[in-house]
Amino acid sequence: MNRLDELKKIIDSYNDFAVVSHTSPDGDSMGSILSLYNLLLDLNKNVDVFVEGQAPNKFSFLNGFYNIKNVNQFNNKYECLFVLDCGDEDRLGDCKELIEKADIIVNIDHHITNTNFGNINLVDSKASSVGEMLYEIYANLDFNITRIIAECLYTSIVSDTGGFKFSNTSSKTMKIIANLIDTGINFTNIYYRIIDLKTLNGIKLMSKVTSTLKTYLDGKVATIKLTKQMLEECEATEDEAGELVNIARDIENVEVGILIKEIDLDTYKISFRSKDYFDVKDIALKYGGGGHIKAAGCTIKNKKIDEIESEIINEIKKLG
Ligand SMILES: [Mn+2]
Repeated sequence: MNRLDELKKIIDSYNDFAVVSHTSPDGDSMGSILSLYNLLLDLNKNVDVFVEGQAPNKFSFLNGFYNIKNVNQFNNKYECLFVLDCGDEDRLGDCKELIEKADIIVNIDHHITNTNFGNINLVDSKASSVGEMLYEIYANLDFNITRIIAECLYTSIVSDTGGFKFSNTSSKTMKIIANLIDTGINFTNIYYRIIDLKTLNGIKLMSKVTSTLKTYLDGKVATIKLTKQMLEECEATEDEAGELVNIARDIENVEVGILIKEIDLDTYKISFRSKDYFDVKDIALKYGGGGHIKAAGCTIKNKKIDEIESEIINEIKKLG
């Protein structure tokens, strides 16, 4: 029996399900767990959906959001636990306890590092998102993808593809999106909520961070800074301001954008982004960090923020 048939058998024969994703859930997590929650309800199953801590309010428009349960609401036993968009058990945080409570674990994920911790593992590192994988699973198993379920899956895919602009977006992704749109979802509204909408405090934070902008090396390198004091003054989380480092990178003629973020006293996390040719991984590696050619990061301790900035600029100069 292939894994899809096994999955079909589990869904047909079992009645009590739990669905969960990683801590600090993102749009793919939220869309995935709520799509499956709604699907299992449509199939007249008992299903509990869990998020550790507070589910992000940004996703409150999704059906089922207000039925999400917390870690103190576990049943003693579930026949089947679905773990979605989660590379390993530890990323479940306090929801890890659910693993012990379930007879069967189904692990559906697209992280290349997935540890295959389930009894059934559907892992596809080429999929843009778990939402994309779930669409194919539902379609293959002939489940009815209602408008409500389509809203959840669209949210997943838009989130993990950065609004269809990351390189994980494939023609298959877009064919799935076309099918989701055909269910009658208000896709412009969802896209706007996920990609463009910001909180007032997020915009205030963005404004403070932008005001620290400096350029170096004939405008090829731009730095911005985020301090703990800015976060406190704006009462905002970093997420609320969007991908801050992109503010520096996206300036015309800038090749390397850098965000220097205060983590603790004399401890800073540095994010590097390059546009076309500069390998930022090299500089991150110099400081014990890592990453990719166009996106990398590291942590620097026991130095002042200005010292770090001039040191990094010098390193970039050396690397050419
Ligand atoms: Mn994901």
